[in-house]
Amino acid sequence: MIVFLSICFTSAQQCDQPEKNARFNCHPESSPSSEKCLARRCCWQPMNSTLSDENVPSCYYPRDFPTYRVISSEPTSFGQRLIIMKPQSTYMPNEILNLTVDLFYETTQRFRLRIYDSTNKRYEVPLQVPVVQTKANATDYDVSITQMPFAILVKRRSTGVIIFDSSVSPLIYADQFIRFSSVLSSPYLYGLGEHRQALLINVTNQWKTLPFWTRDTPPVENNNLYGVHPFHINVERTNETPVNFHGQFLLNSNAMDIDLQPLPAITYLTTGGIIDLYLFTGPTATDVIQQYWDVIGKPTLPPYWSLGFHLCRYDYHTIDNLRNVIKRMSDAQFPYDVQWTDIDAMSSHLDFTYDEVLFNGLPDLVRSLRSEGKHYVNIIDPGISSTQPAGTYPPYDDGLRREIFVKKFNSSDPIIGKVWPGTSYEIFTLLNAIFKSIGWTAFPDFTNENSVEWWTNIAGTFHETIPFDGIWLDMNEPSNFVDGSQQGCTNTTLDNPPFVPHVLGGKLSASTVCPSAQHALSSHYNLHNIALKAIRGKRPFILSRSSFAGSGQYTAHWTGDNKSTFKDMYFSISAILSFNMFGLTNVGADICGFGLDTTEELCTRWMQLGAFYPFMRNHNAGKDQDPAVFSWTAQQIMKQAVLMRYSLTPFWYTLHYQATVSSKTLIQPLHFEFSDDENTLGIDQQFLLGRAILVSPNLISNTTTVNAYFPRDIWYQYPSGEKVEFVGVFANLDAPLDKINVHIRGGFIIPMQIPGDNLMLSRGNPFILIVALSSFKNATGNLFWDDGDSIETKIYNYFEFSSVENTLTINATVTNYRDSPMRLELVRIFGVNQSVTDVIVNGKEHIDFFHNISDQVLVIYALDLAMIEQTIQTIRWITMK
Ligand SMILES: *[C@@H]1O[C@H](CO)[C@@H](O)[C@H](O)[C@H]1NC(C)=O
Ligand SMILES: *[C@@H]1O[C@H](CO)[C@@H](O)[C@H](O)[C@H]1NC(C)=O
Ligand SMILES: *[C@@H]1O[C@H](CO)[C@@H](O)[C@H](O)[C@H]1NC(C)=O
Ligand SMILES: *[C@@H]1O[C@H](CO)[C@@H](O)[C@H](O)[C@H]1NC(C)=O
Ligand SMILES: *[C@@H]1O[C@H](CO)[C@@H](O)[C@H](O)[C@H]1NC(C)=O
Ligand SMILES: *[C@@H]1O[C@H](CO)[C@@H](O)[C@H](O)[C@H]1NC(C)=O
Ligand SMILES: *[C@@H]1O[C@H](CO)[C@@H](O)[C@H](O)[C@H]1NC(C)=O
Ligand SMILES: *[C@@H]1O[C@H](CO)[C@@H](O)[C@H](O)[C@H]1NC(C)=O
Ligand SMILES: *[C@@H]1O[C@H](CO)[C@@H](O)[C@H](O)[C@H]1NC(C)=O
Ligand SMILES: CC(=O)N[C@H]1CO[C@H](CO)[C@@H](O)[C@@H]1O
Repeated sequence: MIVFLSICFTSAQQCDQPEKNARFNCHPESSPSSEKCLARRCCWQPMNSTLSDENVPSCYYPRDFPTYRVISSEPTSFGQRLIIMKPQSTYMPNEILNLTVDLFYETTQRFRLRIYDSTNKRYEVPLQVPVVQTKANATDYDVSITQMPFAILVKRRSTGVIIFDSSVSPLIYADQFIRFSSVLSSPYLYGLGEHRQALLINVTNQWKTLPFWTRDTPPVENNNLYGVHPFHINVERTNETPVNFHGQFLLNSNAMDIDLQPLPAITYLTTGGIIDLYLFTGPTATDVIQQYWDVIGKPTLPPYWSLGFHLCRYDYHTIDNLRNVIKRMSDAQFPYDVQWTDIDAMSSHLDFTYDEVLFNGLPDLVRSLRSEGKHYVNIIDPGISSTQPAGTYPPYDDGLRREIFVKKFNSSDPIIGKVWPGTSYEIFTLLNAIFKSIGWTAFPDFTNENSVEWWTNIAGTFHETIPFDGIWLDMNEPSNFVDGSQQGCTNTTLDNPPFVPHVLGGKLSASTVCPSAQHALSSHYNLHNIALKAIRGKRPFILSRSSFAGSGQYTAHWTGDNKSTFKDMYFSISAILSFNMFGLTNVGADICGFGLDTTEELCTRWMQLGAFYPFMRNHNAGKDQDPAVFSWTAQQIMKQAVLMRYSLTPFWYTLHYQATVSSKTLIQPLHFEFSDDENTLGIDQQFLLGRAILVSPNLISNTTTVNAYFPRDIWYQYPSGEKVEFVGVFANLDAPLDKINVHIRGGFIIPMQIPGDNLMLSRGNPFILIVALSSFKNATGNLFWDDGDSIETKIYNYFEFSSVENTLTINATVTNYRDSPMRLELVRIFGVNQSVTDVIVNGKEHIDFFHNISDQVLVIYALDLAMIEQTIQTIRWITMK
């Protein structure tokens, strides 16, 4: 039997690996065989076929596979520097035998490990990360080194839990292939995007390969998708509480796979760059995220108007249709803020144009929207048409002159691919054959500094024609309708690397440009995953499909071309939760679904859920799905959801501010707030806004209840204020079509505002506070408010609210922004369980209040308090003893 032969070939002892979960795959490429495996001097031992073993590698590293050993070690100002070396190459071409290992003890909670070629400089990601040259004098982690074979072990000092241990498999470091592994502290992870997956990655009995290579493809499980975020949070489960978390980020932009196995362990397999690995010791999940964002940058503060409801559709087709949509939305008195157009409004899909025939009058329409306080966003694809007559299309002519296009390998000519430009909608849909012969495009190279001026010029010129308020960057993976280029790719090792991660299409050029194409900074091979380099401007609104670690500093994100199904709606929750961890906090999915036709039920449910996405846009291709096309009843339900969102925008805006200044996610999983409660580990059908608002959408068709979990705490139903009786259990909540379950957590004060038809019109409306008392009968909250549009956020107002012992204190700590009449009209206090006899506002009796003792809700109305006139204001309620 082959199995026996192979065991004999290598020595039985080296291959002796009783624990199948400890096998590290030595042949991650497809179709391993005994010959190929043994040629690598690895162990070949297929498992007897049972379903549970189907992913256990047959080819795995023997324990004494040749690897590096430490040659020298010296302390440095930042920590420690090792020289490691390996006497002989193994199976990869161009292995690098001499490596330098730098151990940076950057902060108390942040450790950085860099392993690089001792002799030759290699490509590194051009992300600006903190430069730390002095070692932190106290750390939450202990690092130890094994000399031979070289390995690194990192433990949490307080518990001894292992958070990194590379000794489990050999390090291989070749020019186009770097692999290393570490054990995980538990089989429970969050992160590793962009992938369509449940929120919790549970590798108990699971072998998993996740490819990373930005790709334009509808979101399908296990595929590489639009963005690349090699960051995860690992739960450290011990029998003790509190539960700790740590994080890990591989700063590497090359095509890679990340393998997970039930040992539990993680393996990185990347096709280039260097090992630049960060460990963050938390100890809470929130801490880990803050420590991660300290490295990659914090999210940008979006303009206030962009918190509203956005409406878009692929193929409005004519301006009359677009006008009809705007009119029926207005006739339905449906609140919304932003109208978008897709590529069909361009002339022949050319960037920075509009179709002056089919969309004749678009500039005036945009001006009229803006005069009503609405905003307009248009789309830009990165592909710039290269086939327009010379002198007729400045973006190409000017780009060519400035030499800002991505070039062919070993050439000064632009690489030419094919995207939308140059085709008209009719040709695309009706004459696909003709379409295939046109559409050639060049790709601007945003690593070329000249491209900034080029972009600013053409965008500025177009802005004079149509005063757009935001830019939608689609197709920037970059997407290409031909693999590689017009002429295919080269046969260099960049286009044919020795290891290809498990990317969709099986090759790196699939649906994008050739990896060998040249950018100013480096090859596309290295830069593909960061092809997007966004543009800064005046508090910009940019929506980008592609993303890399750090993109949240510039852009919002949506989850791509999903379908109109309940399953897609469910997956949108883990996606927005994960992108919050990745620092792209302003994120949403195409509400009601992008592809396929939606149904009234699905769209109603999705509008309710979408009202709690940070970024709320209804967008699709196919049948109209703007709220106004549905039945009157459905419209009312959707409107109620949007009004709920609009009334909460002061809270949302404050969350955005806190993301920007103090690295807080806008939305988060329950487990991050209730980590000692094991029941919350995998919950991804409910989520929290900030720390205070729990959303439990109904995600199942034709049902009128939702099975929801309430962690042990005080929860009040919103808007009624009724207290939840059952906590620490899953319970069925009433969830008919007209209801989305929203609960407010005791201990929090939520600033709200009376909504209007759009956020510009409602800016001067009165404010409302909801005070949700904790079990200690106290609560806190805050509010950030500025003009919503300036780049600098120096002129603003800031309030701290607190409620203790029956007194709500409003503390106006910053009051620089005076252009807005901020008036507090109404306060609703949840959890007032003693009869209220009097209410005293700023020392004076206030008679306008109502207390419902059975609901335990105290409503104080007709307040009319000028919020910035006095620093401290108080509202006190006297209860019967
Ligand atoms: C497969 O089954 C044979 C016979 O039952 C056994 O001897 C062998 O050890 C098994 N192999 C593995 C990898 O479990
Ligand atoms: C690697 O290091 C060894 C010992 O320091 C040295 O002799 C050798 O020349 C180096 N090899 C390369 C390729 O730099
Ligand atoms: C670390 O060093 C700094 C500067 O010398 C000092 O101010 C600080 O107290 C030290 N911290 C600890 C925990 O020793
Ligand atoms: C993780 O997966 C295992 C095996 O499938 C399962 O028994 C366990 O319940 C899962 N854990 C969670 C928190 O979902
Ligand atoms: C690059 O182009 C030059 C000039 O055409 C040619 O001599 C050279 O062989 C090319 N190099 C590669 C690696 O193709
Ligand atoms: C690339 O193709 C050319 C022509 O087919 C051939 O001569 C050359 O050897 C190939 N180079 C590589 C690296 O495979
Ligand atoms: C929901 O009910 C409607 C009407 O009875 C039916 O047409 C539809 O197929 C049901 N949907 C699902 C997912 O069961
Ligand atoms: C409420 O009071 C308790 C007990 O004093 C305290 O631990 C908690 O931090 C307070 N909560 C708020 C929101 O002020
Ligand atoms: C108001 O806030 C300021 C700044 O945070 C603080 O110093 C002050 O003590 C607060 N006053 C009250 C009454 O809470
Ligand atoms: C229209 C569209 O993009 N549909 C895609 C949605 O995702 C599925 C896989 O889940 C694809 O098969 C569809 O093509």
